Formats: sequence, C-alpha cells, structure tokens
Amino acid sequence: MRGPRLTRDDVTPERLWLNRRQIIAAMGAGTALGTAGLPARAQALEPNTWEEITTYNNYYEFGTGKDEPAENAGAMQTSPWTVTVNGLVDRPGEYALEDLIGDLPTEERIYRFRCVEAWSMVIPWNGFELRTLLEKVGVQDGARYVAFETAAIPEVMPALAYPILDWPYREGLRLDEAMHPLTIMATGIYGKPIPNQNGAPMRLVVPWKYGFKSIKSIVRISLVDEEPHATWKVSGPSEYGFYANVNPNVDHPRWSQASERVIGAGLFGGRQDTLMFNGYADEVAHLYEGMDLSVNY
Ligand SMILES: Nc1nc2c(c(=O)[nH]1)N[C@H]1C(S)=C(S)[C@@H](COP(=O)(O)O)O[C@H]1N2
Ligand SMILES: [Mo]
Repeated sequence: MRGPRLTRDDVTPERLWLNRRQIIAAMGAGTALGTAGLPARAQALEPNTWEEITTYNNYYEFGTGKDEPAENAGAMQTSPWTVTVNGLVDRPGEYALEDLIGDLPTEERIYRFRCVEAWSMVIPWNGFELRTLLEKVGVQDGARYVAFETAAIPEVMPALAYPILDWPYREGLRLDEAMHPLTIMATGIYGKPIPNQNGAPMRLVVPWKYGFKSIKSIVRISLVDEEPHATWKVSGPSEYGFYANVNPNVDHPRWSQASERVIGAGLFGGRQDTLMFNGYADEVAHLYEGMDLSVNY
C-alpha cells in the first residue's frame, strides 16, 4: 500500500492507535529520538483522539468558537434527513438519506485535514466515495460542477440570526474533483456515527483542500454547468478562492500558509511544514495541470 490512502486492512482500532500515540509521545519525551525510525505512516497519519476531533470544530451555524459546535449542535435532529438532488441528473428527487446512500459501499479513510487557519488534524473517517453517489443519481452531459448546501435550521443554529456568513452555507467542486476517488462523503468517525458538530448525518471531505470546502450536514446536491456559489469565497473573495487547494506557497493575506499547528501534538513541538495539496499531490496534482494556482487559489 503506497500513499496516504488506507484500506480496511491498514486500519488499527482506536484503542491501538491511542496506545501507539502514547508510546510515540513517550519516546519523544524521554529520548532525543523523536519520531526518527518510525514507519512513515506512524509519523504522518497518527490520528487525533476522538476528543480532539469532536470538541475543536468549525461549524459557524452553531457559533464561531471552536467549542461552540460541540456545545450547541446536539440539538439538531438528523433523523429523518432529506437530501434534495437536482440539476443535470437522470434521477433527481427529494431522497430520504437511507434511500440515497444506504446501498453505497463504505470504508474507513484516514486523512490529513488542514484548516485554512493553519492548524491540522488526522481524522479516521467512515464513508463512501462521492462518485458512487453521483453515479447512482446519474450525471448528465453538460454538468461541470457539483454544488452542495448545508441545512439551515434557525431553531437550533443560533448563528443563523447573524450575518456572519452568507447562509445557508454552500460549497462546490468541479466535476472531476467530485469524481476523484479521494473525495468522500463521511457518515462516521472511528467507526461511530459522525457527531453533529462534525457534520451529521453526512458531510463532504476533500483532503487536499482547506477544510472549509468540506461542507457539513448536506441537504442539497446540485449538478450544474457554472461555478457554484461558495460561501467563503462570497464572504471574502480576496482571502478564499473557489479551488482552496492547500498550497504552502500561497499565503492567506493575513497569515502564512507555509506551516501548520498540529492539534494534539504538543510533545513533538506541535508545528509541521504544510505540504502541497496537503500531502496528496501524487494523487491530485494532475487535476490542475495548466492552471496558475496562485490565481486559482
Ligand atoms: N456547514 C458548515 N460546514 C463547514 C463549516 C461551517 O462553518 N459550516 N466550517 C468548515 C471549516 S472552516 C472547517 S475547518 C471544517 C471543520 O470540520 P471539523 O469540525 O469536522 O474538523 O468544516 C467545514 N465545513
Ligand atoms: Mo477551516
């Protein structure tokens, strides 16, 4: 197995991951050895703890503080859940979530996750490749992008009352990005149902892009022929582009993107260099051949 994609055979149960993490941490603390000599995967893809992944979140509908989604999102009812699929598709409709995704093959994927705010985690997602959903509903000729929309439920999402972002939260991918096998819809973490603060019942995960592309609690998927509305791009076009590929060479106007704070990695010093395409360049760089990524940021 090469590269950062893992199959079920590569996956270690949460408890073993955590034990190994403690062992690695102890090595780092007790000796000057640090992570030297460990297999590359142990250095690069040591998952964060459940606690870290589910209490340090961005989900602005529930508040802009990192702890607010975990505090507030429990009130959201995620079952039953309806997803509207429309636009240039053979089988549009308002689908009950189980009818839309219940028969799609799921697996665990351990991905690096890099927020535009220059912090990162490693998260073991459970989910399915987005392309399997798109193939099921039938993408028509002429579709060039996929647009996504998050639920907007004012009764449980306190921040919808304020114009922090252009609600409802929306994002989009070019069709080839959406069909790429690394692009998944996540419905779980560590083999458990995905918590509301992480985007229950179904959220996008695009590991080579900044975290804001990975839209949560999706209620609409539209196949369209023009570049879709993207919430962060509309909120700050000079700061957040449509592509949002992780690129250490293009700084955010207000901070550097050359390195990142590793959440939970205190004993290792807690910072690492940011990798082009978040470490997934071998898999995805070809999608952007011929594009100027400092213009198409
Ligand atoms: N609907 C919605 N989706 C969202 C966001 C949000 O505020 N609302 N924040 C984005 C940002 S900026 C990041 S970094 C990730 C965070 O995902 P996590 O909390 O599961 O780590 O979700 C993304 N998806
Ligand atoms: Mo983010």
